[in-house]
Amino acid sequence: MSKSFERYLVTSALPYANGPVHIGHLAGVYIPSDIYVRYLRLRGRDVISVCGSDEHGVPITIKARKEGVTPQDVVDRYHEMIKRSFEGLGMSFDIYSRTSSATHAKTASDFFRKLYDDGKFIERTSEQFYDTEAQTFLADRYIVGTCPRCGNERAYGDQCEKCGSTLSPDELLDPRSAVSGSVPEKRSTKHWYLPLDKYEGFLREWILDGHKEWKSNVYGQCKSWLDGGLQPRAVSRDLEWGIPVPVKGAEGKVLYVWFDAPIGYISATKDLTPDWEKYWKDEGTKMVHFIGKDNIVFHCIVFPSMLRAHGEYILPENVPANEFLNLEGEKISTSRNWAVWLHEYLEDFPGKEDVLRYVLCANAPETKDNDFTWKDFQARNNNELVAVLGNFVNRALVLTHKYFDGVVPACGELTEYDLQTLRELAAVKEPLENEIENYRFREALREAMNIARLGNKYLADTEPWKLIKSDPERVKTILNIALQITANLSVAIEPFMPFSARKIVGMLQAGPFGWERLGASDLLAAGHRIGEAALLFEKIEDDAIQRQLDKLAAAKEANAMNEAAQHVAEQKESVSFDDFQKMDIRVSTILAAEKVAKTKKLLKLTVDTGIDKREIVSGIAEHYKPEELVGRQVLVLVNLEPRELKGILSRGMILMAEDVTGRLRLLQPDEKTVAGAVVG
Ligand code: B3M
Ligand code: ZN
Repeated sequence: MSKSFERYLVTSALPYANGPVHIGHLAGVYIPSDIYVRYLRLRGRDVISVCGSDEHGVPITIKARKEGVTPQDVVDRYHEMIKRSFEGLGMSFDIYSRTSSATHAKTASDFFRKLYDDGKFIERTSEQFYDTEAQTFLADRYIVGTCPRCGNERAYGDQCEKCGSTLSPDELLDPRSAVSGSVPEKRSTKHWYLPLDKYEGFLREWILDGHKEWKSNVYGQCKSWLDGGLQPRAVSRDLEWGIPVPVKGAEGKVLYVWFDAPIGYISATKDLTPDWEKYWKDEGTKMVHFIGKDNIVFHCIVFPSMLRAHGEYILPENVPANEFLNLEGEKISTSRNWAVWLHEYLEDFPGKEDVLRYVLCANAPETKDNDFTWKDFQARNNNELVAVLGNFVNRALVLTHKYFDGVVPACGELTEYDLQTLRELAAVKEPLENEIENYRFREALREAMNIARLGNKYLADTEPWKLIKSDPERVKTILNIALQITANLSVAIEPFMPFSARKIVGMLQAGPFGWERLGASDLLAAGHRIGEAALLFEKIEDDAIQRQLDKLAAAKEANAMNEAAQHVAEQKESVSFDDFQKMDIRVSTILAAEKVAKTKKLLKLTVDTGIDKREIVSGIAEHYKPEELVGRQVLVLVNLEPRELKGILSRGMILMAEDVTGRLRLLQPDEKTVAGAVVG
């Protein structure tokens, strides 16, 4: 028997304000959260939804240093951008706050101080890397050196991005400060630790015994953390940017970002309502945290231990974390610009906010990582939203205008098929509610869309367009039912596609109808005049998708160039001018090109060197198509000793530039040049 609650407190992970938000954030956290909150509001529940920007942490200071601005400049820019993006996509938080706010500074500081005064922390002095030039302790991310596992010379103190190893600064070879470049020295420094090991018993009982209903990916991760044994966790850092540790003698130390950020939910609630304590301290509140899987430990282990240590707060009832969304088969990455940014989506697809909400819900990584492709986005829009939902609503309204001048016709005698259809309509509410209450939003969306499928089938089976001449009374009943189904859709899709729900209400000139009426067959009274019909969705054409794919290709190209620029080949040993003079390099023109049979890399080129026409075998088949080479001018080393390759006598070498990623680029004169011109 599930516990009943008087109110709901829904939190959504606070996005770092060091970059824009992307579709992975939406799919993982914010669309599930918004569906859940909109549904609770529709059911008349007392619910508040809090979110805001997470504005502390090392990545923000790194970005600020890179751009030569202050961390506040960085968070101001991205806080606004993120807030606008969320608003644009219909995220209906009751407050979107920020952790650089004064309320948060006080709330987090007081929270720390209470645990400190109650003796809940342990103090430890440890050896940390200190940059004597910049006169600052170095967070792990600020230490660079050679990865002990793969030799990458640009590994960070906490992670090697090349081989993915998690590192500690002490493991780095030749550690250097990323701030000044100097070799850091070790200095002792004191920090405060939350002894998580002391909360293992409480966490085991609260989660493993008390919340077996949590999603398996969440429950499983909590169990493995607990089975692995919890260690004391530092809750302060030697940094300038953050909330100062409110203890004498703690100058230059701030709260660890993962200590302060979850308290951001509390401070946001304080800024939202004077009744904040009712939501945070009364057992009648159901608190639900919406997060991505990388935040499970902080929301299920660390923050609950903090709340437990504090003693005045309730604990979350559920933490329905989603897995990750990938993009075109690759991990979404802010630093590699491999993402679909919300602010760019809103510019590129104006009026299609619900399309993205729909696709990211239908494809949500609820139990395993999932992949977003632009082709799937186009297909779901064209084959589901346009062809099913949009098509049904449009037919119901257009036919009502066509046959009955836009007035809802009276419902006559019902056939068994009509009754069956109305029974199916009435049967949607319960499973839809059950799926949403259990955070299965993909399934819930399918239930809501079944109403449109039901409507389409009903019209296809009754074919009112064939009866209008012979039996107009029958057509009145059919269209009355079709309009009732349309009105029900405006209720059922609201949590998922609020923009479209509003459009349907506008076209019906009636509603909103209220969740409790979902499934009713009398939402629209006979004689009611509906408004103009307009298309809810438009087909998305290939060229719009191609533009997005081109954008990703450009990002991939930029990444490859960036990667190549990081690792330039060492210079070879010196040669004499005489040695160089021995090489005879000529401008030449490619006359023909073809693949060498049974090889992946080789092309046979027929080349006019100005001296003669000759064949040269070149390993560029994976970089150039034969047809794109004919007519191009290239540089050829003509006096290279001939070699037989795959039965072809290759006389010379085409000069190419190869970067560390293995990309090859042909070299050519910047203007048309006579074949045979000597390169010197
Ligand atoms: N700022 C977001 C992340 O890890 C992190 C969430 C904080 S929620 C209190 O992507
Ligand atoms: Zn490595």
